[in-house]
Amino acid sequence: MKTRITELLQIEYPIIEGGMAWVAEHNLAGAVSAAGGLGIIAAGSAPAEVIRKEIHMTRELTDKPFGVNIMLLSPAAPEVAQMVAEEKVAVVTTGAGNPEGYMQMWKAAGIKVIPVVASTALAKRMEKYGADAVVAEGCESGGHIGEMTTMALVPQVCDAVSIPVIAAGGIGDGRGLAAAFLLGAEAVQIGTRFLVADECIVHENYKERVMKARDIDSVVTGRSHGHPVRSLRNTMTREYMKLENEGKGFEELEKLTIGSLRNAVMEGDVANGTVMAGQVAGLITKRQSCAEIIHEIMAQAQERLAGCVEVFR
Ligand code: TUI
Repeated sequence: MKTRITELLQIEYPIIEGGMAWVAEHNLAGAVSAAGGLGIIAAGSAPAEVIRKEIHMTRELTDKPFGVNIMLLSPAAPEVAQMVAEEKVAVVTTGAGNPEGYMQMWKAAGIKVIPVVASTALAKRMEKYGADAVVAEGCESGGHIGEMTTMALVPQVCDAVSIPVIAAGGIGDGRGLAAAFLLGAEAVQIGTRFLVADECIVHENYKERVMKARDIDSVVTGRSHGHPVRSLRNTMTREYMKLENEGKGFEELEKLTIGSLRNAVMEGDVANGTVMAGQVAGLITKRQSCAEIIHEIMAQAQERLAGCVEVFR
């Protein structure tokens, strides 16, 4: 299968791993890339030297291209941005901010730059500053989100820019991939489905919580202070929402979430930790390898798209 994204990134399938902080490390990134997608190492809030080691360990696992996601709210973002240029990683994706200050340095290092955007305004700006593609991420995603849904955002971003668009948010199977292509996307970014992959290092409790989730089990906290985050409902989100409804300020709310993603991912504290996951968690019921996930998504998309051709003949 060929799209401008598979050509640009030199990958077999138009599937890119989401840049999930604490989760998207070398084992998962290496497995996604080895299976023909684009694996991603998420820098999250880690220092540059930790991520440099992750890059080296991923290179041990696969010769295929992979990328690094830089979370721009992190205090370490400037040093990580510099380090990925030194390491000449194939691809950089960014999240939770505007990366234009780094674009020239990354382009000079020959890196393919793919910012995640949640609006057409930022997509246009990124194109102007030399982005190779954008990820248009709807608010069905887990973690830090924007306002627009994937269904409404993707076609508007496709109309706003000439560079290829990757759809993200609410895509967990081949039906989602087929739908994204009909909206004009040329690849998809998938996070939540890879949480339960065999090669994913998240704690068993986290995987079980995702597989147990129903459609309405994800909630958004933090809207009141402008940093909305989607995660699975638990003791922490209930307490957070109670305090948010009482009008508590950012500092007080933040106390509930310091270290909470790490506690959920690494220690398996799915009651008091932050169990970031997208709205597709309700679709996810089984453990598979990354290769099985990717092959199943591709086969299902092909089947659905062939069905569409029949219906519209
Ligand atoms: O970045 C993400 N998802 C994330 S980052 C993250 S780590 C974190 N943990 C706790 C609190 C906050 C962050 C967990 N999940 N997705 C990409 C994304 N970027 N979604 C939305 C945006 C975005 C939003 C506004 C990008 C740019 C933007 O505006 C920038 C500007 O200057 O216009």
